[in-house]
Amino acid sequence: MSDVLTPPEIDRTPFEGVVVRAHGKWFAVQEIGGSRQLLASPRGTLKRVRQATDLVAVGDRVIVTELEDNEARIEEVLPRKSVLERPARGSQTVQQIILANPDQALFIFAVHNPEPHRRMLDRFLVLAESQSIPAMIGVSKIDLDRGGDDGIPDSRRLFGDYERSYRVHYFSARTGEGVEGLRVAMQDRLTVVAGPSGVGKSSLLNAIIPELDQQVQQVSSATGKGRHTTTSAEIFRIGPGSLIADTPGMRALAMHGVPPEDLDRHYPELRPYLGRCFYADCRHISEPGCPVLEAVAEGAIPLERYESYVALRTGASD
Ligand SMILES: Nc1nc2c(ncn2[C@@H]2O[C@H](COP(=O)(O)OP(=O)(O)OP(=O)(O)O)[C@@H](O)[C@H]2O)c(=O)[nH]1
Ligand SMILES: [Mg+2]
Ligand SMILES: [Zn+2]
Repeated sequence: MSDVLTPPEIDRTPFEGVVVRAHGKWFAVQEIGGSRQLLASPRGTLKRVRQATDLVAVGDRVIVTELEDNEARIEEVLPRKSVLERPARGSQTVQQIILANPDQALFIFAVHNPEPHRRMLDRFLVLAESQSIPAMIGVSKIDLDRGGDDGIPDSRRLFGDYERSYRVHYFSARTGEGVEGLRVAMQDRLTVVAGPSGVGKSSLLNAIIPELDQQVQQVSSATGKGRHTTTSAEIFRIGPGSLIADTPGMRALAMHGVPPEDLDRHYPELRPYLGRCFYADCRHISEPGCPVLEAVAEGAIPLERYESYVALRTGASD
């Protein structure tokens, strides 16, 4: 007889989920292979164990137990296989995790408005390479590309060099051109979308997930701001097993932990020439008997990319 008063039975079997959003000390956890999305907080002992690093980050795989009222407890954070991080505000040493466990990264720069900063892209790529996160490049706002007098589109002039080593997707969230190709490239993976502010990362997500458009609109009218600017990483589902993480616009990713002598390996264009230099510790800057320098002279390595390597290697990067 008490049926009416008894809440539906909660399945208290711990299950695996992915942290899709952070709200202060609370984390939205999406069930893997299921439909539950619960607000979870870490159990007390977990807090003590992991004090040294970010306790829980968006993208973390976690084991949770469901409690009352759509809440849950995070029992365990599974080991991170990769992280994308940046220096925390006002600190050179403390890193802030942007996203845990990305399967791949999509670095977006606009062809115009804002004008692209290729050295920044190069730093993003080095970071992804150093963490073995496969990287793709998205060139956005190609509807603004009027091309030069020579008829070559600005997007190709600016980013053509990267096509040798990376998948470069040229697209416009406004016209929809190139968006389908990106959607396909993001299937069955967790893709972290990163890049400077205003390049159209959220607009791309809206173009891929039309239902999202409304969500973003609601957020922006609720805060009274004209434009929604992303303030923390958030994961969206674009299909079974296909997840995209939108991230706030950023100027820098953490370059700590990338020793200068490893930089050459993180430029795919240089890799075929490594290991055959006259000096074992060759920096490929002015040393004799250096196949990298020969390749640069022959035009086999794009000059811009080589100069970017030298700037990072010598600490002269802006
Ligand atoms: N012309 C043109 N404008 C675009 C396109 N995509 C986005 N925009 C505009 O660019 C501005 C920034 O877009 P957002 O999607 O908010 O950029 P974001 O990269 O998410 O910016 P943050 O959240 O601040 O990092 C908005 O005014 C968009 O309308 C595009 O394909 N073409
Ligand atoms: Mg955004
Ligand atoms: Zn060399």
